Amino acid sequence: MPKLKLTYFDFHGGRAEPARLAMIIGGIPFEDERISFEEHAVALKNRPFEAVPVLEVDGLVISQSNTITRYIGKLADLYPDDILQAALCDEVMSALEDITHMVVATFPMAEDEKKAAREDLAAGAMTVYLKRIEQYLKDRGGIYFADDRLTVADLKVYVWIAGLRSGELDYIPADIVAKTTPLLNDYFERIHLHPKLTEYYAKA
Ligand SMILES: N[C@@H](CCC(=O)N[C@@H](CS)C(=O)NCC(=O)O)C(=O)O
Repeated sequence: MPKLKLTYFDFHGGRAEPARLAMIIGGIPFEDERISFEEHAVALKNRPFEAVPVLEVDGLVISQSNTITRYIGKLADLYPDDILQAALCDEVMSALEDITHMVVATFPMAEDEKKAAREDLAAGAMTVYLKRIEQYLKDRGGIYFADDRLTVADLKVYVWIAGLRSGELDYIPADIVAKTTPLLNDYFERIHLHPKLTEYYAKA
């Protein structure tokens, strides 16, 4: 097993959490480097694309959260071998990266602008993405998104829904998932009961 060090901000969620969870579930040892926003500002010029997360693999730095998550998914046996199932897994992960990018773009906005942008998102793109993701879940048997088993696509959806339900995104209602896509909400609650996730969040 290579020596792994994952660097990201110190909170549950965001772009590194699916990879963290994959390592926890897969029992893969890693250094979980949590940085402050101040440390990020100092170090960012030395990072590929001036962003986190980054994963060091035996000292080699890899960026891009979905790439990192897929790589860890392969190490942890949480990524399909079958190329079509892998495409279904990737499709969900890419879609969530798109909607994440739209939300993150609102962070630096002034309050009025942020309120308008997030209300538009909630009524528009967020609803479209939630419904499509829920439809994929139904189309693929209602339990998992690919390969008829837990994959990193499930972990990415789980982290996304946890963020939406947390109520921490002002102007995006915390009950948007429950109201718009109840099956996806039930799915979240089922994944949340995974014993490794329960154990991890009880400790962390
Ligand atoms: N496409 C990249 C985006 C990475 C990204 O934008 N990360 C944010 C934090 S979630 C960041 O470091 N932004 C630069 C900054 O905050 O200075 C990925 O998926 O990893």
